[in-house]
Amino acid sequence: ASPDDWRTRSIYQLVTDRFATPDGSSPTCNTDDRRYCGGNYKGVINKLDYIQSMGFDAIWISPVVANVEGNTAYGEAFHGYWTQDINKLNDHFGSADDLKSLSDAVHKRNMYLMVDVVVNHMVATSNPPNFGSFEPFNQQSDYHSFCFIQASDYDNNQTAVEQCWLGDENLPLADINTEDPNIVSTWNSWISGLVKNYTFDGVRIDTVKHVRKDFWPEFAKSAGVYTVGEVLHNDTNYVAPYTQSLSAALDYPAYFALTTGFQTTNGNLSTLAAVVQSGQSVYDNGEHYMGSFLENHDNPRFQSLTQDQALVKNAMTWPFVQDGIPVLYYGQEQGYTGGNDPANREALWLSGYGEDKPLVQHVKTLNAARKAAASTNKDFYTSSLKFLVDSTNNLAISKPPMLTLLTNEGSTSTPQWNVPNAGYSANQELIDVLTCTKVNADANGGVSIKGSGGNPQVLLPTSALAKGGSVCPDA
Ligand code: ABC
Ligand code: CA
Repeated sequence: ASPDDWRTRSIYQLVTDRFATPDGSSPTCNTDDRRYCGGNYKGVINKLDYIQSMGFDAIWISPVVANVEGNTAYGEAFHGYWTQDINKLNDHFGSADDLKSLSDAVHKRNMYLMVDVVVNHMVATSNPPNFGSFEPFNQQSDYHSFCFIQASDYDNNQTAVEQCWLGDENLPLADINTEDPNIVSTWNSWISGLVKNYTFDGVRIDTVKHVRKDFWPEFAKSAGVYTVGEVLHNDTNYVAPYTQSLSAALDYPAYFALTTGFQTTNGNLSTLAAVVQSGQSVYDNGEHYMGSFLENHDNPRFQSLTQDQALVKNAMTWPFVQDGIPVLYYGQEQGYTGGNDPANREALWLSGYGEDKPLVQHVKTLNAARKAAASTNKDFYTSSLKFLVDSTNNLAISKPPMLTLLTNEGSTSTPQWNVPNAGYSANQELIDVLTCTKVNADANGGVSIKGSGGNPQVLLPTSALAKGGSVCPDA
């Protein structure tokens, strides 16, 4: 599937080992143990209803290749990022046939499947590594000479970021020599084969900033589908060049501003607006292919930073009302609260997959609202949002026909948004899809709204909603 195909999608990111067991059992899974807990592809197949009924139409799974076996200084490779053999699958997650069955099952539902891949490194359990244990890069010369990336390198030594090693003495990540033409061609044919073999629709690429930029265009072309890169950095100008080499990047700059903007009532939302506007001007193809997220497997969950449910709802709303592709990290909808890795990788079965939870409903409504907006404006996905209000505590985000009102004033507040030129017609009837409350635009098409409980509002014209549809069916 192409970037244009993906632009209309909504992605559910899951950790394959932690999402669902094949028989529906609920084994204990202590995140501190960093062990495999028993989730796999069959488990995902059995729980596709759960994902799809929230309105997601794409799934991002963990890396699929064979990883180091057994215990290491940081536990087992249940997350899938510790490659040993790129030509074998990680059989903890199932067989090749199981993975193909997952791909088939996803496609039968008109959903997309995204695979996660690592080309920057292999994992070593000693330093120097036992290079012979890697496949196919089994010579020392297949790797950059040893040095660890230092914290200070990140801001002023891009060569070290690309050619020194991630990890530490306990578990070095041997840095592959991605300058070597043989290695480059091995990677290009590998990704092409992997995507074809399992009919993946998209690829999430790990550690993108740790490989020279001009490695990526050929790799992306060989993949032949949408590619979204992990460039872990808070600066849009640093991330921007990678949006030329790949289809897009995960929107880390907005992530940082989003998190700090909403994690307390002292956050500053105009910083988020500024970062987003900067992205609109510097990202290639605009910002419409970026992956927008509030949580992922590398960062503390939002509810480990605040438990104010109004702040949580506001922050969770953002990825669904902005220009890029929403990505929701599994468990967020169940209100999970895990902190730093490994605590943020809780087993989802421990939640019981309850669909009556408030945040499950919230996500469902947001996915449906996005679809409803697109069904009445064919340019919805390609239009660029505008901030009509952008202050420390309030945002009004216009992406016609949707107007989203966010606040970080918290659950005890009564927020107020004054949006004189919201772009609606005179007195047009609108509805906040989060509460199904109606309100009329004023004579100039503006809105002036007093909220409650610090909650966000997502306004659409009532006429955009299908009668009996999934959003406010009685409207
Ligand atoms: C393991 C343990 C951890 C332990 C760690 C030392 O070792 O689990 O508890 O703390 C995989 C596993 C991890 C595992 C690692 C290392 O391997 O999932 O559990 O950690 O063995 C990707 C993946 C990630 C994966 C890998 C490795 C890479 O998403 O899941 O981890 O395949 C860097 C990389 C980034 C990588 C991330 C984990 O590390 O760039 O690709 N993620 C700064 C640097 C970033 C750096 C980040 C974290 O610190 O600039 O490059 O990310 O170390 C902003 C700045 C940023 C700054 C942040 C913190 O602040 O703009 O630059 O990031 O304001
Ligand atoms: Ca590298």
